[in-house]
Amino acid sequence: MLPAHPPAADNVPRTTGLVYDVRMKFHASQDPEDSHPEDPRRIWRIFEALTRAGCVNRCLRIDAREATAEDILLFHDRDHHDAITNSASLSPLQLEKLADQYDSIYLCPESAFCARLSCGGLIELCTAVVQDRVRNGFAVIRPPGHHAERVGPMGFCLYNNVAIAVRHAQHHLGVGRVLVVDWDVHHGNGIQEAFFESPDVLYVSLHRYEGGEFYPSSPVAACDVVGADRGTGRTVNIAWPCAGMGDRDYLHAFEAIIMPMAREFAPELVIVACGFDAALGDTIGECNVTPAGYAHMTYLLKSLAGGRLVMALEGGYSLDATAESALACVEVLLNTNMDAPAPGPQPASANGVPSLPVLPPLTPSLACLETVAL
Ligand code: 6DK
Ligand code: ZN
Repeated sequence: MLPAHPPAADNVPRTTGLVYDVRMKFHASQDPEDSHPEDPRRIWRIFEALTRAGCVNRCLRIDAREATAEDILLFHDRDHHDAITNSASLSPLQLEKLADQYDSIYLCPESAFCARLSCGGLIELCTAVVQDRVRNGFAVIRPPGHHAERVGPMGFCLYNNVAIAVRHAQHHLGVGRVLVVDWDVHHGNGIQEAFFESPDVLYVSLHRYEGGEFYPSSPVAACDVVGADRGTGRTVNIAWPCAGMGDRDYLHAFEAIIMPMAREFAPELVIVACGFDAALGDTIGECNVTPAGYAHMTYLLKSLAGGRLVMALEGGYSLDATAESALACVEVLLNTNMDAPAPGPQPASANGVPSLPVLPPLTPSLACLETVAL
């Protein structure tokens, strides 16, 4: 168990940790006809924005390492691990055939290496935060992870970076309760699967659901799915009924649902599955969250777990919006933007759906979330 408020080591600058390894760009779609939205430039553009704003110099760089088989087997089964590992030596045609066995996956010879770096980079950042070498941190990693299931890759995700990092923190670093907030616009079915029966992981996802029509188009993303056995009540699906949600909707969910539950849960570590595809301008997510909205959510989460907050990139397909949103989050992590303003006026919600009504201040009944959102 970690102390709630660790004493700051005298001679160690407890700054923000940053994971970025340019080699993660080698995972790339081989289809010359079609540009894929999970584009290698995503991480480069984030790093460029952080550099220009002077953030990289103020962060402590944490080196990514390749996750080991032991790390990956903390969540995935052996067949999944081996299939990705062995993909490195396949021909282009064999790679295409393998990728086609899965839902929304592309593979190239370097994909397995990049997936190991992505996962190992997040493990290293979590370790640095838990060991108080840095106060908090941001992992600019790809491929993303939150859809990857125990038995196979899915939805642009090869290994489930966040699920593996949580297990690593609990099994090897003495961490007890972990809060995972997944604000990628898609439901993180893989993270939910990993901790569905775990009392020590509170998984909260905000995502477009639309009666199960929006990707990953599964009923497990519904708001009445709440975990099982000893994990009952530790899965919270804030399932939006339509596109067009913006800062007011997200911040209302934070104030009314997520922060009260999180305070009750008292996590020792907070990890954000940090997709920026709900950002204004993202044509896959079709929502309206602004950089100020992301900054504000980051600011709220910093108040938990003695500030031990780790953010792990997931999706986000507008190169501009993703870079600006990530920068806004890192500025809050670095404390430069402590006065993150309450988001101002924003475009009206789509489809004529009014913004959320005020909820009572106590933890609401989970089964009524979609009713509330409507
Ligand atoms: N495919 C993610 O953002 C991944 O959650 C989302 C995966 C969506 C798959 C379905 C889909 C397209 C769309 C446009 C062009 C090609 C393929 F895991 C994350 F990366 F975080 O929309
Ligand atoms: Zn997504």
